[in-house]
Amino acid sequence: MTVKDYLIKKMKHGTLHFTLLDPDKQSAEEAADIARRLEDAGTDAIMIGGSTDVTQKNLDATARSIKGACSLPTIYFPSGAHAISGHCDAIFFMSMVNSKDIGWVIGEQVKGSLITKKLKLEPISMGYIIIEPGKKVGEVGRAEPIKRDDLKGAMSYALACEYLGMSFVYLEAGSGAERPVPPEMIRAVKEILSVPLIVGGGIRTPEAAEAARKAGADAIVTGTFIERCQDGSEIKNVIRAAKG
Ligand code: 1GP
Repeated sequence: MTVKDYLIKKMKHGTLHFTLLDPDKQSAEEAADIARRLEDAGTDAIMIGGSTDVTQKNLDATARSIKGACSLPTIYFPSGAHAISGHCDAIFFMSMVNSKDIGWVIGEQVKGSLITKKLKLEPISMGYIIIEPGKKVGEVGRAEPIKRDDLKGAMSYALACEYLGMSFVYLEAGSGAERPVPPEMIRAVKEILSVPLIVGGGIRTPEAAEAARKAGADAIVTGTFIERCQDGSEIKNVIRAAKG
């Protein structure tokens, strides 16, 4: 079964939790340790990526090490075509649809398509929408972040992604965002969307994870919180709240 089919099948039974690990933030061995612990804690997939400082070397090492340590699907969450690893199971083949820079909308994807094919990576198409504050990824990607109260803006972008044939839509507040994507925005987008909705950025408490799930997120991503949190029971609580 493809990673995409596996995820969609699992989403039919409830919200999933994805762990995001940045290859630049810890050694490959540490990343593998975290992935192993998170698998035990109930996370459903490991996303590998970061906005800056992802190199072919740290990406390959991290992906290989995680793959050897756990049985979860590993999905590359790219920051460009400069590094793409065949050690992941799949790649979010994504377009930052509200970037002002065509390079982030289609340019990097053109550079990376033949490499993805050659590496036999499963591409999972995804519309990536930056919501205020957007943080580093919004800055690097030259996004025009959607305002937190602009529900219509978020709905329009999300539906355009679906109509363009993208398999998933991701509402991204930015890694380390002070406030995550508002639940009312998640709810409004979910109501009009037929493809799965992923939500991330700034989710670090069980309350925030629960609010995103109840608003209709099909998958909730946490990155920073997992990197910083040493307390296994706190991590379990966030995963539990995300999955319900
Ligand atoms: C970033 O949405 C993800 O792309 C995760 O954000 O690091 O704030 O959990 P955090």
